[in-house]
Amino acid sequence: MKLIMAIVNSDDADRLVNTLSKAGYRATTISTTGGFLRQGNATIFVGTEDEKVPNVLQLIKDNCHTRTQYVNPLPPVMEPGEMYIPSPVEVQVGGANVFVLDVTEFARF
Ligand code: 2BA
Ligand code: 2BA
Repeated sequence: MKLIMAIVNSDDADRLVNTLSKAGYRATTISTTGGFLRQGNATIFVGTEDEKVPNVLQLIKDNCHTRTQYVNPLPPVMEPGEMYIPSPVEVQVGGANVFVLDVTEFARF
């Protein structure tokens, strides 16, 4: 068994979970925050059999889209009289960052 942990854009999370559920997969969503942009994203956990992992990955791929975002870098240390004009930096976020972990045991009581 594997645990698939997918960090996705919050706007894609609902559609992905609905698709997974319709396809018979069980999933759990938690609200998370990216360490770099400090913006909300969603982390979806799917526990499933090894042979179903490629199908889950395909569903994630089909439902999550890459987005371009702009961030302002931290201003440099300034000398008196100097002026800093921020120039935003482009970053490509997602579609999905996925980790597949081995599960040693699954129990449901
Ligand atoms: P954030 O940490 O908010 O990162 C958003 C985007 O900013 C990243 O997109 C990447 O393009 C850029 N970025 C992040 N850290 C950077 C850094 N140290 N230097 C330069 N650029 C950086 P993605 O790579 O698609 O990641 C989207 C979100 O997925 C991340 O949000 C984070 O929450 C999660 N993530 C990605 N890789 C991860 C990893 N190895 N471990 C844990 N979480 C990860
Ligand atoms: P349980 O199977 O006891 O699951 C309770 C909660 O545990 C689930 O909430 C989900 O958040 C998490 N969970 C369970 N198995 C998981 C797995 N393999 N991977 C990740 N998270 C898992 P809900 O999704 O709201 O489901 C509530 C109940 O509805 C479930 O109880 C199950 O009886 C049923 N269910 C959920 N998904 C189903 C599906 N695709 N088909 C049929 N029944 C489903």
